[in-house]
Amino acid sequence: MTAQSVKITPFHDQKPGTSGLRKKTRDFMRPQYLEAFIQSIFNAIGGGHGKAFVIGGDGRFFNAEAIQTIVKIATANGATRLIIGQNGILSTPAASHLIRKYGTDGGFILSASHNPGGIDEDFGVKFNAANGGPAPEALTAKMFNETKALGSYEISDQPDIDLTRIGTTKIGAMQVEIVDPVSDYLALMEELFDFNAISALFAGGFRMCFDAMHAVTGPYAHAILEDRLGAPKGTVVNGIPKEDFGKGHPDPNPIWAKTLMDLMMSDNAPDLGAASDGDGDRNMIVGRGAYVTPSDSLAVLAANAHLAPAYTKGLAGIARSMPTSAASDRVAARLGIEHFETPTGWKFFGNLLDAGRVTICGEESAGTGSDHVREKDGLWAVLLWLNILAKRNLSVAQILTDHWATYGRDYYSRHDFEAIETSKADALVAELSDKLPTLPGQCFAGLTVTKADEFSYHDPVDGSVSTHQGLRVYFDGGGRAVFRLSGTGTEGATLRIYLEHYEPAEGDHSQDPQTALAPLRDAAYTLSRLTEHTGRSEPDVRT
Ligand code: G16
Repeated sequence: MTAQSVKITPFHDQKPGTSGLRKKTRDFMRPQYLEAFIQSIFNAIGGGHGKAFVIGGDGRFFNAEAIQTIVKIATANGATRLIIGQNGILSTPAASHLIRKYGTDGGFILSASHNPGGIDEDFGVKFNAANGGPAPEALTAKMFNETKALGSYEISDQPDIDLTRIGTTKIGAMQVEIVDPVSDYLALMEELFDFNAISALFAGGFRMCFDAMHAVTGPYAHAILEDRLGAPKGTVVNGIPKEDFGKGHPDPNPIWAKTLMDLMMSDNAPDLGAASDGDGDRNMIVGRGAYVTPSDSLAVLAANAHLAPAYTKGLAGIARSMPTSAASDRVAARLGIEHFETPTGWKFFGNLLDAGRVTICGEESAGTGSDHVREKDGLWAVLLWLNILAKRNLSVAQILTDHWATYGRDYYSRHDFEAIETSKADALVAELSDKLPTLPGQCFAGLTVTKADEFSYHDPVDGSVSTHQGLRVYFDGGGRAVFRLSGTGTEGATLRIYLEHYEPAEGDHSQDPQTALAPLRDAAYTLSRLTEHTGRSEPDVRT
């Protein structure tokens, strides 16, 4: 086995987005493209000499090939230990846990998350740091600089490793451990939750449908929900990971998990419906006839977390991304704990979690998690819901109604306009950004703007500042519209418009969210000149 240095012309399009580098799979399959990005990561972290890494992915097309390449580059860069999920499989939260549990120097996670998989779909690479969390902005900026100046990469000529067999082997001086992707994660969940109470719930006839969307959480959900907690076989559907996710879009929201939504709105609905995404960090929760928005789910989980063993002592604080509704702020206020508003991207929660300032975090994009790992965690959210349902003996709908009666309801919806020509989306954002100072006092579709600004984040732990994190427009009557461009798409630009309207505890909580938000939608579309810029007037996705 020898290592060689391969000369390379740098690529100039390897800028990590909201969550790692995401591209079309064929881009990653181009000669030297993956190699260049991986070498740039090694350069950005000061080399691989003597270091240990976790490697795994969501099983999408090109997962196994990418892992073999990373192993060869890691060998040539002097890594001494690799921990790899069997068959290349690790959910993102499970990878985060392994990094923390085994004290590695970081991990490579192969996933484009909720984006479809396949040779003509998407692929991605994320690097998580030694705390188990996504590389912070300073590190991703360093990686990008490395990609632009890269002259060569190091690679070993060893044969491919056998990803199927659990056990430890050696490649030269490097130890390679192939591990069961589920067992360490299951043990962690057993520490956090009251598994006896959840088992008793299932034994008492509680019915659930968990849609793994042909993605990575299938093996985890089968092992935890059915084998360990005793949910009947068949509780987990679409539970075998497929490299093209069954040609579906593994994004757990009412549009892409429509079959589950239809079931939950039917007469035959089970007590709980849940789904997770490509790499297992997102979740959707839906009760019988009651969809729970991710923002509400965060608030309900925070308000009831004390019912689970891990959180009986209470929460240090709660953090949410800026576009997420203020529902969790109200819970924090009542609990008398800190709450934080961060930019979109789980990486921004890392410092707050590491500093012990927050225990629970969440985002409108179907992500919730806690300080048990440094990623959002789909199955964790499902298990915390189950733990709460087991303890409160109420239905999901009753828990929601009760929550709103206590805190009021934040009607919420995100409208996505996908694959817009990038120049048109940029023009909309630039124009809106320029006119922000002139908006207060102006009326659009009957609503008057009270305040408008661009969100910047000052990290209270390390003092770093992140600018250009979304445009916010507040209206008379308490409504808010946020505009930002997605950092995870791979085709053109995706414009996200986030709408939120607060109805106090004594108000009407029974409206359909799209109806309740219609005036705000009209004002947001009008003031941004959405149709003039993009030709669109109907979103592709409403969450
Ligand atoms: C990623 C990030 C999340 C973010 C989401 C959407 O999730 O980890 O923090 O909220 O993308 O980001 P954007 O609005 O920029 O598309 P995931 O599940 O894709 O890794």
